[in-house]
Amino acid sequence: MTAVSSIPGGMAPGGVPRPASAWSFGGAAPVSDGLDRAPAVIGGVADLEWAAAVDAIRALGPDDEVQLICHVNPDGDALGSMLGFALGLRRLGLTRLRATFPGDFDVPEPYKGLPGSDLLVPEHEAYRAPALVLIFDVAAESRLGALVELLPVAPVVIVLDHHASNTGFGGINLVAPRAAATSVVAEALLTRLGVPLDAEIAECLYVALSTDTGSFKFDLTTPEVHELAARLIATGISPAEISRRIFDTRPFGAMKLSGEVLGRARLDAGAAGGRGLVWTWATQADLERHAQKPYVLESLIDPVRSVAEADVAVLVKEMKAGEWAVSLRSKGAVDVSKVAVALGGGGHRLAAGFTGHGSPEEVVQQVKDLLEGALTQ
Ligand SMILES: [Mn+2]
Repeated sequence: MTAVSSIPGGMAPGGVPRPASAWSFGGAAPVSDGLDRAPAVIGGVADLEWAAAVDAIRALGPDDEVQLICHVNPDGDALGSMLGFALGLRRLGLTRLRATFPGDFDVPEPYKGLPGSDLLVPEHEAYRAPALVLIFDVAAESRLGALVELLPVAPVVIVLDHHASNTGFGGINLVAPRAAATSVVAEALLTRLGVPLDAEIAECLYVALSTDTGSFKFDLTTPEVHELAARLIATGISPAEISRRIFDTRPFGAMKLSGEVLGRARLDAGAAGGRGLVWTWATQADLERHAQKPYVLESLIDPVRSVAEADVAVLVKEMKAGEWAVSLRSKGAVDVSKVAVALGGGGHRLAAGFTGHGSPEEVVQQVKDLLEGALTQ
């Protein structure tokens, strides 16, 4: 068994803080999970970057302020990897932890009960001058909103991410483009920090892993992904209960809304060089009519991309008048991240997004034009 409990420092018995000079690591001594976890080998991250991240976190005192941030309109991977890692830091004895994301402080319903949610604060309550900023699932500074102002202020900024389009905007960049989720990177760093998995951390990381892999269906669902899932499930969490809550529960209004949005889908079998494109759109008025919040639209790309006659699926969601969040998916024939990057967004080869302007038809025409260009070059 790993001698995790021998890590020195932290709180003395009775909760009396040890002198700062003696504090090196570890709160109440973590209990080993019984798994001798060797740090996962994750492509794309240099040993020096891992070492720099571990050193930066170990150098913190228990009272140092740590600000965790994930991307605007957070999804399961953003929130799950951020909160799971935050709980790991708490296990290490760090007491000043806040987690946030830019924009409205509106956590999607399926993620509201995640362990560590007590650490979530609205962006205006973020620490002003934290000793460390940790950023999760963010490919570019543009996804940080006003929180980008913390970057020059913090002495250390560590980015954990898996987007191939990541711009390397952190001081320390743990960016693994072949990782299925940011939670894979988060777990690897927790392992290097000697933090054992427990059920709370595992629930967060499992939600992150299962959402970003589409319930272990997508391209990057490797043996390592299933091995990580096994380690998480071994803590006692219930995949069935979590999946029911995250994937298989929605309000009646959301179901009616999805019926309308799917009912207006259009298929252009000749688009993308004959590979086909299917698309649909949802407006703010649609949401209001069914009293739903924008997050209910996130999963609607899945039925759209199931269409057999199209390699490319596009979901155009109105954010505000004339501004659209555009989700792109490919079955494999087309690299949609190139289209997204060309239009100011980012993402992965088979799943990407950008912010569009104009009418839905105009936004989709831009996508079609770029696809033709890419395919005829
Ligand atoms: Mn992700």
